[in-house]
Amino acid sequence: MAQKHITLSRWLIEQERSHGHIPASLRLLIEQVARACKRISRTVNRAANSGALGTLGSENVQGEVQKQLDVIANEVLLEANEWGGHLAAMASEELETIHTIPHRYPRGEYLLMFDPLDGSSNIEVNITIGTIFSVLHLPDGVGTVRAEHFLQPGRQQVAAGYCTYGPQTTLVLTLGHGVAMFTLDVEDSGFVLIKEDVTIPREAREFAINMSNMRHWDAPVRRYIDECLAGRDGPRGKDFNMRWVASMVADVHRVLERGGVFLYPWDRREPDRPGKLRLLYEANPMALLVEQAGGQALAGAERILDIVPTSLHQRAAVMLGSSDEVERLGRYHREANGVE
Ligand code: AHM
Ligand code: MG
Repeated sequence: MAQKHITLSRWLIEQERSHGHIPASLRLLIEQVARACKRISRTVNRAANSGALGTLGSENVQGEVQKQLDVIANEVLLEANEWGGHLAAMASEELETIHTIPHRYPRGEYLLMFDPLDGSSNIEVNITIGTIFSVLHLPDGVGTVRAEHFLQPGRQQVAAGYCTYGPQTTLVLTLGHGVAMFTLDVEDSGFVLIKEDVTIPREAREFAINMSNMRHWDAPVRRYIDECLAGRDGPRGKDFNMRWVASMVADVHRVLERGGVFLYPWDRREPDRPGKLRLLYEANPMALLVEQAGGQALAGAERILDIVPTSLHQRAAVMLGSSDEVERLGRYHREANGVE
């Protein structure tokens, strides 16, 4: 637990100056993302009063109905991050193609990806939603930035995080050296460190999955959940609790705070799709955070961070959280594949 009042800016400067964890350009980029999150937080907070709730009648590239706040959050992130000189391009859940930095601004060495407002189905019902982001290096020697330059495995992320807009606005961040949490102090409108070296307990007795899809699941997921549901009398010998917020940011935040597993697996509804969640700006940043907090993140038998992406908006199966539980899920998948 943090003892002193340490702002995000001060913490980032210490990461740069004393620990050598990041260059100044990455620090400034993260500050810019945080500033955008602050603006989104205010907009979300005022949405019922300002008439910003509801849909727009448009669809994004994934064929999902866009909410007004999805579009506003996307614009805030684009606008806040294009002039700083730290980025070469951005990619978003709400944009079909990449957004390159306009020529009037200097071009930087990083690529930023985001889901501007995760958990859109919860916007109107006043339940926690959030922004998820991921930062990659632009590969050396690139002239014109193209979508293919974003197609790097998640283990190459140089920073990742999310910001929840819920009872508190909390920014959770990794620069590849552990996970830190900052909560927005609305009195002085700055992010303040609340926790460093976040650690997910190895063992857990809480799972998060949309149970209404149970009939569509594959055998290993069914086996795992059946065993949890059997409780104390079943093979696990203990009772499990269940939670499902339907905002990945909120469900993953709970996992980081007190352990457990979060699953959005492949299922038979759309067999050609690896899962529902997007690899580059949902699964990868969350997987890096979870691994940095001592947990694990798999897409079936495979580590999420090792997946080599083939397209900007590709999907992935997601199983992440407490190490012992995710390990077990991985084993069930390998056994079903005849590997063990
Ligand atoms: P979104 O990015 O369009 O909001 O969709 C992603 C969300 C996740 O936050 C959440 O875990 C999942 O979709 C919930 O899906 P479902 O409604 O199928 O349970
Ligand atoms: Mg999302």
